[in-house]
Amino acid sequence: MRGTLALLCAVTTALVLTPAPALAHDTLLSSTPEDQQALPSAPDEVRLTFSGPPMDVATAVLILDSAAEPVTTTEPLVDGHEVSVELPSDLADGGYAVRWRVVSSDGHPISGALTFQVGEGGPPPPDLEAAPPDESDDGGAVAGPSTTLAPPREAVLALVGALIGVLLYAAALRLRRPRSQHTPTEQEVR
Ligand SMILES: [Cu+2]
Repeated sequence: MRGTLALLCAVTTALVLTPAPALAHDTLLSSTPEDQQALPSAPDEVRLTFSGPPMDVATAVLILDSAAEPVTTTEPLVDGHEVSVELPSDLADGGYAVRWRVVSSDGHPISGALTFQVGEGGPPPPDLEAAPPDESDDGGAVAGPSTTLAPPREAVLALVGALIGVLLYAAALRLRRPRSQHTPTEQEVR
């Protein structure tokens, strides 16, 4: 019994602690405007299409003008595989950057950025390498999954795994303790 419980404990802990790399993040399939697209006039919205439906949690789509100042938009709308924000109607000619961050359908945060140009002869998009001031907690979310965004799921799973391991170990100890403690007592009585 004790061996079985110890084995179960070890297997459970190993299973829970092992990351699951087989689950792939969602990826950005396309966007409107497309990355580096030059538009004759300002678009009404920015729309991002992902390979899976992002979770409607902590979704952020930040539009920056050529001076890297945020443009006022609507709150990001998550609809199936798409995330969109509406842009103001008086968007000036010039370059813009789109910085996005969504929680992938597998629970991992993913982020990226793209640029587009409105009109001709306007200022270029902001430098994407320069970290925007209001995303300092994002550690440079230029493209792809950010390594600074530690997947919280793994941390929670590791904690749960450790807890299950401790509980199973305690259960195993409790199961064998009465026998081993009673035996010497009975021998002492005799
Ligand atoms: Cu993932």
